[in-house]
Amino acid sequence: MGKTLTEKILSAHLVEGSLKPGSPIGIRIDQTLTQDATGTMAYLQFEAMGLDRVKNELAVSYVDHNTIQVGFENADDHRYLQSVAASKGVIYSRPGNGICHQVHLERFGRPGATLLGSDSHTPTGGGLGMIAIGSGGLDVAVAMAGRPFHLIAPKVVEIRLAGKLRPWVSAKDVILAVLEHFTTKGNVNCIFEYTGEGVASLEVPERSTICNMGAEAGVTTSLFPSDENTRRFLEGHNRGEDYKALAADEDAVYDDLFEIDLSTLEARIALPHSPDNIVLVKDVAGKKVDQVLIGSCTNSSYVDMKKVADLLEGKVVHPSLSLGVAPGSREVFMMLANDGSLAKLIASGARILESACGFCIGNHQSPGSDGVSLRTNNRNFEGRSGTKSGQVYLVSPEVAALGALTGKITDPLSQHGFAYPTVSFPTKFLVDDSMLIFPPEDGRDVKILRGPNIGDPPKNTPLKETLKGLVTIKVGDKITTDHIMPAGARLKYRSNIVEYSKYVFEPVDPSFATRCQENQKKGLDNFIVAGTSYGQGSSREHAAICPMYLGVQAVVALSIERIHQNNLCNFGILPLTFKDKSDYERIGQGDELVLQDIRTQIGKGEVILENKSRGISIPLVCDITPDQLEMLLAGGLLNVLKENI
Ligand code: MIC
Ligand code: SF4
Repeated sequence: MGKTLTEKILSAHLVEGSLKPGSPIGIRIDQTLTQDATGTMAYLQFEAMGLDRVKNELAVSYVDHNTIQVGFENADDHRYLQSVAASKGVIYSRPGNGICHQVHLERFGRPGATLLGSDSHTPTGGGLGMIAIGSGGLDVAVAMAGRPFHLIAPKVVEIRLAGKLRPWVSAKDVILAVLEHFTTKGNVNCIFEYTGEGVASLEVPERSTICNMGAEAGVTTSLFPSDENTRRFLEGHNRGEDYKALAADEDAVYDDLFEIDLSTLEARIALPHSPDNIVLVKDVAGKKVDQVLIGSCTNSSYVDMKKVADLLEGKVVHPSLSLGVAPGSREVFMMLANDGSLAKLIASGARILESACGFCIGNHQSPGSDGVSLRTNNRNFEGRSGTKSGQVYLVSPEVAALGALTGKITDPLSQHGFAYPTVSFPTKFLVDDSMLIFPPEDGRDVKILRGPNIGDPPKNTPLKETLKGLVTIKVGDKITTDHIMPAGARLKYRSNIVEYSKYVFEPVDPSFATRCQENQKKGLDNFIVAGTSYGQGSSREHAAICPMYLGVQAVVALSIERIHQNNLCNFGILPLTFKDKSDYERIGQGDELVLQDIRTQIGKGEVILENKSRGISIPLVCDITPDQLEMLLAGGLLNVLKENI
């Protein structure tokens, strides 16, 4: 029986377990990446492990998320990251060099390799035919220590592409069609593998756009074969030696199949407030737009940006709105500057933004009250833009640029009077590594610089025999990590858990942290009760560390997303799910809960929860791997590692 590409790469990296979907495995990680917002904690944890040097093949630390620098905190973080990188043998990508996923694609990703990144959009690397997975910072720290990454052997879903995209329809529409079909729920422990003759019509950055937003479906990762287009992309970046042809066998067997005919695909749009809330652009055409933002790790390649510049050439953005453009990397920025595109953008009135995450993480460019914001990024969760009433719509760069000109959502396939900007794919890119700082051979003498906002990672204690406390919050479905641990204005506290913890659940219930602390004082444990897909979205482990710091011992949910479940276990919080879905209704905020003899119960996979307030018992499932059991008993992964390193 033939093999999928996923099986080929995973089996070449398998160090523990067998590749049977659903069973726990450990894989060797070749490359790691961190970004500043998750990176400080990852390196603090790496330091806590007591190792002098990273042990994996390549480790890169990017500064791209928090570059706003209001106050001293961000700059201190950058200084810490630069010094710890030099000390531990990590390449440092300076602020200004670009968004981690775009830069990693240009400079380091390679077909057939494994990459673990402390950012949920690490799967962007799948566009190069590699297995690139997002995780919490602690998992990345462990991979940098040369240890395997543990995951559940995934089911492999074939997404077969036929035909070729028409002008005005682009890679973003492909992934929006995938999200429309698969939604953001129920795809945990799957990999999307793209096949079919349509693949050859997509260049590496287009493939990466598609892999990038697989993260929104909650899959472990997505990947494309490595072919002549991959060779061209790598050779164009002076990295021809990294090329290797890779594809699934002809007779590979997949767990599921979804087919897309690229040639008939129509332009799509994700409506507020979820990336799977998808309709055709023509269905909402005419809606007035207040803001357009083009960039982010999803759509900020040279071709994306040049198309926008060409479309705007000689025109001025509509007076009713503001247009911001953020090229994904310094390479893209310089190419746009050199070929005159930047001048076209400036002349059109576009506001040229830094090559960083910026607006995508709500760091700036928040829309006005009830403002309609048309964006090319990947997430439109409520409030993520920094404006709770903001209405964020996700589209392709083509649709965004048309909106910037017309002042309203415009179907690119309708008669709008603008000529399609055909841009040919470059054979040579402007390669310049001067914003990368390579570490010295021996970093022992490098002084690690820590500002006053940088605290030690908090410690946890082993799991108690009995957990007894209150439902401190009960939330509904699709609670994202942006709800649990807001970014934007609060991002500067990423290295300061004591301060950041004050904002847990701020967008949902700002008094949550205070209630937790009151319960802690009374010796009561805190419980979170949630609906489906709890913890979807980002990889930020702060959504587990800060609740841990506030004495949260367990999350009881209808379902929990993969990265968040790992993060909960890494920090000793029990991830429990309802055996019978209707029991979600039999538990309310403020109810008193008890988990007796929990150390023994979790090992059995099923747990009985006593709801004392209602005098009932509720069966829960504790679906964890043997490694996760060990972590939960020890009070988190750091405690396990301390015993073993
Ligand atoms: C995001 O897109 O939500 C982020 C910000 O990139 C996060 C990482 C973080 O919270 O620092 C992610 O996707 O993992
Ligand atoms: Fe940055 Fe946005 Fe991409 Fe996250 S999704 S890595 S915030 S650009």
